[in-house]
Amino acid sequence: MPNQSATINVMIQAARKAAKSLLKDFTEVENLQASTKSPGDFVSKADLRAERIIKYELEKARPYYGWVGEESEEIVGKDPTRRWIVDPLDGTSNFLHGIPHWAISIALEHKNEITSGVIYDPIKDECFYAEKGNGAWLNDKRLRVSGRTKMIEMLFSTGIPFANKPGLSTTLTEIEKIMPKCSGLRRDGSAALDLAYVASGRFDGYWERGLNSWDIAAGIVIVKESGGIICSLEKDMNPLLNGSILAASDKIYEEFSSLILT
Ligand code: 2AM
Ligand code: CA
Repeated sequence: MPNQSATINVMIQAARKAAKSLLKDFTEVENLQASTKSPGDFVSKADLRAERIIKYELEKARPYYGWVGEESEEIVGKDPTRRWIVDPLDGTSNFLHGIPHWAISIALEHKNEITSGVIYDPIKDECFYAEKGNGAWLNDKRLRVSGRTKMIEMLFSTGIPFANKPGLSTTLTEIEKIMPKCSGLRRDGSAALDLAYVASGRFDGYWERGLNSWDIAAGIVIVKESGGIICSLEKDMNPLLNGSILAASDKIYEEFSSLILT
């Protein structure tokens, strides 16, 4: 069992409490699938409810920390060096369509570096978490990135810009470069889980652009603590600031990033 800090326990408990609320709402959404009524508004409310729960739990335990979240205004804490970066529901489109692949993502940033991260997938009861210097874990199992060494045996993941978001043709060109060299590509709709899956060796690499800090903050520390490598798709940039990210196992980082980044 991992020797985890009080802070990571607070984060995991907050995620588990929000998960109960989201699971209840997800059952409702599944029931709405066959109806002609759009579940969109309902899902926005589910999202807000989950964020309120997480915020309450984190503020109760650490009242001086700041806050950045998908659903509310940024708060600068009395301790300006620490802030939570939270996505209460990552994979909203999956949730909305009744697809059981979404997660809660909670990260703690200290002095501009992510020091702890939790990604919880309530449907599969998989809790991925890491603290800087303390390894990464899936429930009580230590995580390592994939040990595969041949690209032709590897599975990759990406996000394809939708609904007129910029970068579609670039992504399609990148897919054309990757596909002939690997054993498959997935587009699963949750950036947080994509990163968690790189950390756990399910995916060998992942890339996506147009993301927000809360989609990737927790995943960044989880991948790094699993022995993986992270960079931005733009040279020398911080993925948290420009929202474009590449994550890979240490075995394929060079080959994969040289295909994608050129
Ligand atoms: P979300 O489910 O919290 O919206 C899928 O490609 C990833 O992109 C998900 O992590 C998703 O997060 C994120 N995403 C979806 N719509 C987005 C948008 N309009 N802008 C930025 N990120 C988005
Ligand atoms: Ca998100």
